[in-house]
Amino acid sequence: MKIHILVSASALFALSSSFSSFAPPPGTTGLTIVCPPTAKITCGTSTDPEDTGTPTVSSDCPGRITVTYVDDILPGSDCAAERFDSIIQRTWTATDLCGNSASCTQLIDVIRQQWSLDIKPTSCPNPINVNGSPNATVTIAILGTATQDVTLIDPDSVQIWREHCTAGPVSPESSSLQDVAAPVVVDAFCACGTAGPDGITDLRLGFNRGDLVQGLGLANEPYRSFVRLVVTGQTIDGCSFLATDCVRVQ
Ligand SMILES: [Ca+2]
Repeated sequence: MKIHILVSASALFALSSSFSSFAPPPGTTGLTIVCPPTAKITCGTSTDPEDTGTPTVSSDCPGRITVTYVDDILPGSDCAAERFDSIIQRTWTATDLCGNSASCTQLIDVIRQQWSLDIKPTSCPNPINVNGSPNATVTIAILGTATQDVTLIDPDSVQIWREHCTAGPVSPESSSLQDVAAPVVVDAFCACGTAGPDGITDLRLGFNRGDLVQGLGLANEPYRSFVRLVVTGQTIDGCSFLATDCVRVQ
């Protein structure tokens, strides 16, 4: 927990005292503070009040109002495969020169980073043979982009789940940095592509097919049905992320 001292605002004594000719002497009616609305940010982006909002304060006490805030981090979803990561509970406190103090609480929802995933790079529609040799390797790549550098991912943190954590996790057996594919830009359900290397390094992960089929319950799915999978992990600067793509069970 850290206390931040943010702003000093001048109290609008002249304005508040003009409301009524029977206004009490300055400094006796207290101080008001109205918090900014709930903000929503992606992990790793600015939590600065300039970006997430500042409270509105007023007092009938002349002089400066000091505004500070304290952050508490509350957990979000227990499931790593959900986007909801955590909540910053920001308690704002205003204090005027007459000794009045007032507080309010703002919430800042933090969502996990979204990265690009390609199950079976250059293959489409990502078939998984649930009756094949369990010792085959299924390649799954987290794709780098102009703004997302896969060397910032901690490879040991990477796992794969069914959506909403209904099955999994399964961990990869290997990982390496290699340019294997380009992200698919189409934003449709289970969209996939066959585009190869694009000059941007990817994180290539090798999963044991038997582990995937058993650990994610894929053999229970209808023949040729599509199942969306979610890869989760941590960046080296402490943010969690997720990335999704689909397999076709056959
Ligand atoms: Ca690439």
